[in-house]
Amino acid sequence: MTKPETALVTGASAGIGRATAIALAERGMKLVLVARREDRLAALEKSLQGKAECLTVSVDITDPASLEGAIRGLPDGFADIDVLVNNAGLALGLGNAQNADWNDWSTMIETNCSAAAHLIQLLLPGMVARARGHVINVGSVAGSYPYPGGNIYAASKAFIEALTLNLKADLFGTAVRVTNIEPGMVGGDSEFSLVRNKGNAESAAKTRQGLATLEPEDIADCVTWALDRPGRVNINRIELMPTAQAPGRMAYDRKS
Ligand code: 8X3
Repeated sequence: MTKPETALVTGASAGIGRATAIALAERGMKLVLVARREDRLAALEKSLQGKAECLTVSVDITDPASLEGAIRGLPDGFADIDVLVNNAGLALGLGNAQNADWNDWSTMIETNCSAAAHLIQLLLPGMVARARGHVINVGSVAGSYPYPGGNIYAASKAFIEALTLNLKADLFGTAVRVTNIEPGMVGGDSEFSLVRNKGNAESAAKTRQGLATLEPEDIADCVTWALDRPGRVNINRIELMPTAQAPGRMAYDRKS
């Protein structure tokens, strides 16, 4: 599949999702824009008028019945999804596992793992039947490099990486491609740091202070690059981080 037609992007209202939607619109694709915040989706749809046919779907993807209803209810012209960009995800908190809040952990598991897997389960059969499709998951460098406070967030991204590579194995013999994009710290209009810091704008700003982070558009570039490879090429994983970021050193708790 070299020229897919219809893409569904989750978490489309801001950051990586929004930048990806804009990049795909510029590429002439039809878009199903999924997020919870209806007003943000409407604003994005308006900004894409004349560039792309859009359908906005405001749904809580962590509610399995609502998600299934939304996907099964997609109207003609938008129902056959060629490209799934599984972008919606979040980190909550930066504390150690021994101090974690279960609600934070379960929200991350439901959003980053369950909802992403559910979307794949709902959309993959159609892609295989039509012999065209590309699942693009948004993972994280956190899925490969542990760091203090990463705990469930990092594990959820390791799940996404493992899921992507296992899909690759299952999709052998079909035309459907699958890619995991694994960014490091992203700035721009990404709300990642604000959400991770539980809405504390000061802490969120400190996390990024003085850092030339990745921009959401850098990840959107990876999405379009993976899509634009010839059909014979499957990009399994793309890992990228700011030049100003690196994985941590080993820690040693010396007692003497
Ligand atoms: C988040 C990447 O490096 O900010 O997905 O933890 S990092």
